[in-house]
Amino acid sequence: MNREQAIERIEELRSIIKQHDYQYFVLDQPTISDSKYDKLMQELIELETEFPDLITPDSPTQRVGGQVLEGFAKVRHRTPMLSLANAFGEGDLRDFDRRIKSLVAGEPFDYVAELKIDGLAVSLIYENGRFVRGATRGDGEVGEDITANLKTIKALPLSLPKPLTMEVRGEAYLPKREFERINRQRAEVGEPLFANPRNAAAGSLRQLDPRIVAERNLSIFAYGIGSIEGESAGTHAEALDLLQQLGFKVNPERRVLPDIDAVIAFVESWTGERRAALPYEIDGIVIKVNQTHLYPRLGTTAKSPRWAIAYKFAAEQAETVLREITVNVGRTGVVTPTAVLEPVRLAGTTVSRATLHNEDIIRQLGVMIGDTVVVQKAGDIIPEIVRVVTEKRTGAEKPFSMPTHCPECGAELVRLQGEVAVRCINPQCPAHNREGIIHFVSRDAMNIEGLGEQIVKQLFDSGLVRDPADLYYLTMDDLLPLERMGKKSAQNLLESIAKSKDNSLERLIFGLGIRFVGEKAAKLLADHFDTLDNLMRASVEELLAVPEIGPKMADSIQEYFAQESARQVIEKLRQAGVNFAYQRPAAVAAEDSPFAGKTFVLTGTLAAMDRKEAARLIEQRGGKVTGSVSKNTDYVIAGEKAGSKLDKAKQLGVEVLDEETFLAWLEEAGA
Ligand code: 3BA
Repeated sequence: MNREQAIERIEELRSIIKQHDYQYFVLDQPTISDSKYDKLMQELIELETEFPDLITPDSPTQRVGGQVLEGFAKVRHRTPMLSLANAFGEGDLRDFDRRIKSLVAGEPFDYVAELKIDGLAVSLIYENGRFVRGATRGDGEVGEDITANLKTIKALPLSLPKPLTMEVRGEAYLPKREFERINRQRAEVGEPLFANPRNAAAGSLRQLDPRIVAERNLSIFAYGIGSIEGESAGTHAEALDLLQQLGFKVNPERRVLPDIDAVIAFVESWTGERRAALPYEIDGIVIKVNQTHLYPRLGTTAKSPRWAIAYKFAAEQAETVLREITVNVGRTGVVTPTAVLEPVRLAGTTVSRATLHNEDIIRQLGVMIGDTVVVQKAGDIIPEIVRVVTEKRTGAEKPFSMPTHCPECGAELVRLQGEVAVRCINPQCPAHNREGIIHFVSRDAMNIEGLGEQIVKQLFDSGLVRDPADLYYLTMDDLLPLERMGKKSAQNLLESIAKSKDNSLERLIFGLGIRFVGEKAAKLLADHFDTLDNLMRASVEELLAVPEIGPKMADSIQEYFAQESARQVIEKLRQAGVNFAYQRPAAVAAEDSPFAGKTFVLTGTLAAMDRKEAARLIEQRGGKVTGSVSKNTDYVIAGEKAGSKLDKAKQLGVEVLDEETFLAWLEEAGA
């Protein structure tokens, strides 16, 4: 065969194989025998061996690369991969529906319900119609490049029917059958079993040898478009249809539903038998607003879009004996009782503790020490006690009463009016400080890897670290005497502590543990004030001017920075060289955003949102919002009953946008 003929035959074989992969792995409807398929593949391999320069990265022979990787490179997602807020019952779904209705101001919309596949969220990048990169979700901002492993998934198209540039999001998963097969194999060779298909899928995609991944027979469902050039979908349902047309496997059980009642009926139809009969594991139902133009208006919280929610199926339950109740003092002084249980297997893990939340819950449950109780666990949430099996009482059970004094410092506990929690309000209580440090180093705060609770406790108890700033003064000699601390891990720990000095300001603000200041508020504050010093100097009025910061939070921030002890810690952090500045992420596709670098003034009332929200959305897209119109103003956004600012704009010749145009721009510049 000459080169010309080879080119032609290779094209033909690739297209036939691709079609069969699609039939088998996406549609689940094979149309040729395995042996015929293998023959075609063999022929292609031979031709590519003879003409290696004709090999392309999207050839079906390239699904399994020859090389074992050294590790996975980190990749920053083009737009963050958010997480999903959870709903645990009908009530939560109705709350979700009510909130959406209040935010969309009467505009009609419907919902799309999808099965929530229990796997691993991934991002897939296609450039000019070719699969070029795939990554795990990671922390939502940065994931790991697992391109080679994803290529082994035959349901994943390596090329698209059109030369599109787009990001697809989906869930890689292991079918139940494969999960069971892998665990059987592992049992035979004495390897530890995977607790559930999700862990097995995650473990497989973390393999450095793509040949092993290929043997795992993973599959993938696409459930969203992160971004796309040159095409658009007005609804989520259309986006899913488009993905399907492009050759992705899209779950066929999705439904467009007119209202929340229909959603609830759909959810109920998927519990029990029907769920058990699926060939893959699902852990709930994802509900999304169908009309994508509403997304900018609905916005996001710190971590999840307000236009979607995950309904989680009721938890698995088990019976066990409650041995004792211990009490712990948290970062804010709240004393929480914890049940110590006879260990029991539940939803793939062993449970030996359950939270009892507070005194009222203990009273409501009527639980006594020695009782047989029903525990339940939903997804990755902390196990809890749902009821006492009173029929199993022997009379030997003992009542429990909350301590009147702090178990850590002995101070009298107080129950503040209107709160269910009992607190230790002694500011010198060691528990506050210790738990504050644990919070400071945690993943969502300063994210100091390798510094777990146990190590913090040791450091704290030994007196080496009494506040978060002390961490930055630790030396090798301080660490080596700790339990289970080798030279290597001490070295790593010092490195990750040092690395955290470069974190952007929002992590530090959140890490300080100011009451009511969550992750989202920390980010808004960092973005607004730029430096910690500016934030410390801010007046209540200035704080209230930040969108979404209310009086309760503003007061709490002021109180926090007024404390001498807090100021001392901050000075120590400064001396240690901890970064106090906000590192603004590069504006999302700045060149595409009509807001980037422009100054806006808002006037009048908008129907879709209040002014604070509008300001937030503009700032998110790289724009600036000021209070009064001047020659530096680029645009005035005029709602109903716009007054003097509109006149001023006309006078100065500043361009005026009406609400409709503003909403269209928001949509254009992405969520
Ligand atoms: N839909 C998981 N997130 C999902 C796009 C949003 C979303 C999921 C979903 C945020 C599933 C969180 C990780 C993530 C893309 C962020 C689904 C499933 N939709 N059907 C609304 O089946 N497991 N997971 N993925 N961005």
